[in-house]
Amino acid sequence: MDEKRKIIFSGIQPSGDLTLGSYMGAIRNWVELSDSYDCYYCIVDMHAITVRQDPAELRRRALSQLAQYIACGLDPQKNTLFIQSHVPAHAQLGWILDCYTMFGELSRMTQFKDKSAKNAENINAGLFTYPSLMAADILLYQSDLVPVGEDQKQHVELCRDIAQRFNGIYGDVFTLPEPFIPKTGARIMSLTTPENKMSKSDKDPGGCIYIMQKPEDILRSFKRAKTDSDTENCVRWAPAEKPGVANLMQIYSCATGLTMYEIEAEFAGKGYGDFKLKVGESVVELLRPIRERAEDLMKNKDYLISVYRDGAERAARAASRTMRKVYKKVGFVEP
Ligand code: AQP
Repeated sequence: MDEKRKIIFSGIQPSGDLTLGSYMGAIRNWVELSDSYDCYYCIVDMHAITVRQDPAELRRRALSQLAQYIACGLDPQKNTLFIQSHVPAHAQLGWILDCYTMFGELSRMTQFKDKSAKNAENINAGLFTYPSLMAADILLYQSDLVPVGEDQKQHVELCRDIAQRFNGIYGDVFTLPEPFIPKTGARIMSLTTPENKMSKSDKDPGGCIYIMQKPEDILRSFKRAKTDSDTENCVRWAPAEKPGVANLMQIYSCATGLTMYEIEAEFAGKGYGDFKLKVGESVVELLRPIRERAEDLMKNKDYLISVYRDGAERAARAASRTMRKVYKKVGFVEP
């Protein structure tokens, strides 16, 4: 008998243009997993409005993000690709789970602390309850696995705690998900401030590489990437001592498949100029076909609309099975 395929959910906020970090930490792994799992990959626009967005830009980025998902290799036939705000069950379950999430738990989330420091003028309730909406995203589809970068691990752990609490009261309603973190690329750092994560909404454009960026701009950013003052034997794997170099080595390893040892050997006796140029070129070649395909897809809006409508329909069907159970368990009258 055929065993039921395990389920994956993951999403990215259209809070900025997708970066090399989004690709190496998330999308690249989604593509690998899509052969063996039943995958739901979402554009989480409801999460994005926890920080103030320009409406026209948000709309543009959501559509462009869908084109980039497909261009990165996510086949819309094999995967359910959709936009979060098109499936109202996310908001419905999000509210219900708010009532099963503790104030103290949310207060401990490092992303909340980081983002409220960055957006001191707009520390809204949505920013605070972000993890219970994310728990709803995951639990709606009875997901087994959530591929995320390291920074999101704490949220997936909280999601498990919420699910366990709910199941403890009502019986087995939700599957307990596991975070799935890639071995390389789990945390790509800013090129200018390597102690910070490369983030879509970073105000310093030189620190980020974007999937849709032109080759000459990518090369320029790598040329200016922060390293250190070592002159001899400078390309070596020492993350604590040489964070900028370690980040570039990570990126090069992800782009070429080489190990750190092989990278050290390749650049033995060479300076940072050669190294940064080679890393930049490897990224240009990695991203070139993706950018070209995404540019083509963006010319065909009707196709993109058909993909997200079909995705939303499939997602809503799966979500409604979970919602029926949840309504019954918490005591809502059947609609
Ligand atoms: N620099 C990164 N390295 C590795 N993985 C990363 N991810 C994001 N940046 C890196 C992973 O991509 C997924 C989507 O993240 P998200 O958009 O939902 O939220 P985020 O982690 O807050 O991403 P950003 O780019 O930092 O967005 P903003 O600037 O809006 O806060 C997640 O799996 C994340 O781990």
